[in-house]
Amino acid sequence: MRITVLSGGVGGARFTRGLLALLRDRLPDGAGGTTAQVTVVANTGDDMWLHGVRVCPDLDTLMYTLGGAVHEGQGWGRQDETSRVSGDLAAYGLGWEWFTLGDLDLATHLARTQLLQEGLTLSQVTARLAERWRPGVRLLPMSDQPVETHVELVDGRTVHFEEWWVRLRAGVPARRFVQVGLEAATAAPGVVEALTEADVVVLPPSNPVVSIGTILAVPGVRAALAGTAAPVVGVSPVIGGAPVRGMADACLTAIGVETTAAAVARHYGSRSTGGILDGWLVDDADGGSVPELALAGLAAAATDTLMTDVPTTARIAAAALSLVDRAS
Ligand code: FO1
Repeated sequence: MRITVLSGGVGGARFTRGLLALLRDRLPDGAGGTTAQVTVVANTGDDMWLHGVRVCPDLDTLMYTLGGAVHEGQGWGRQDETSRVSGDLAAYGLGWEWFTLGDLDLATHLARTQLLQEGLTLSQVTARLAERWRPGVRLLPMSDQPVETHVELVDGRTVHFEEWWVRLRAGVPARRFVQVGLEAATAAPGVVEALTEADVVVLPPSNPVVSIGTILAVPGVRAALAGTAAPVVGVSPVIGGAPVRGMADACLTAIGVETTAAAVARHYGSRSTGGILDGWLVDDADGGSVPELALAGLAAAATDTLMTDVPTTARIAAAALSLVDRAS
């Protein structure tokens, strides 16, 4: 059973953790794991150079969450983290004082930077770092070429996504998002095959604009999704007209999409009308949208989609997969 997940950071990582729990239960390998093969294609649009090291927020959030080392309350960064180095760097007035690189997290960035400088690709570096954390999935960056999401603000400024997200808290409206480097980027090795050869493709409740949207913008990805024999099922990141966490509403507004579960599904589009979705799981709060989603050609259902803990998330993953009759 081959499952491919397109993921951003916190929401996608938490969903994938629940999906793996479900698969270990449904398709056990007899040694506590699963016979299912899960590939996660991660957004790298949030990546940046900071203090001379390469920071990959979504790859690291996935690696730490699935490797059991994530700071659970934050959803990103390491458990038992300290920020002595970051604090001392601030004393030099360097870097982004509003963006804390933890001391343990810095080891990841130093390791990644060293391996990149030794000539490894981002995919090879990611596989090498994952040998330590054993995430239980094949973790692929969407591209080995750098792609950075920059945000054009309504006041004329253009800032890196992380500055808009963390320093401005998306408080200044975005006019549009620009993926710098996208035209020179290609899908990382294995990404297209992971989509065309999957038994099912899942879009977790990640940010549909700057996380999943960025992955879809990588040349070759959308075509692979449109052409795959695998059903594509998504979980709405919006519950009752508001994003579950983060500020996906600010992103959706910027691209003229209403912040509702149905609007996000329409934004992705059903495959029967040239889009990428076959199924869409919404929260009970948005159960009223199920009929219109069905009319739009989607297998749709409503359930409690709040990922409060791993067993709950496993149940949500089961509900999503059952929409397209997989692993059910
Ligand atoms: N998010 C914050 O709100 N504040 C931070 O200081 C911060 C630091 C940080 C460092 C490394 C890293 O991998 C992620 C970090 N994040 C921080 C989270 C990050 O903004 C988000 O995880 C993603 O970019 C959004 O998916």
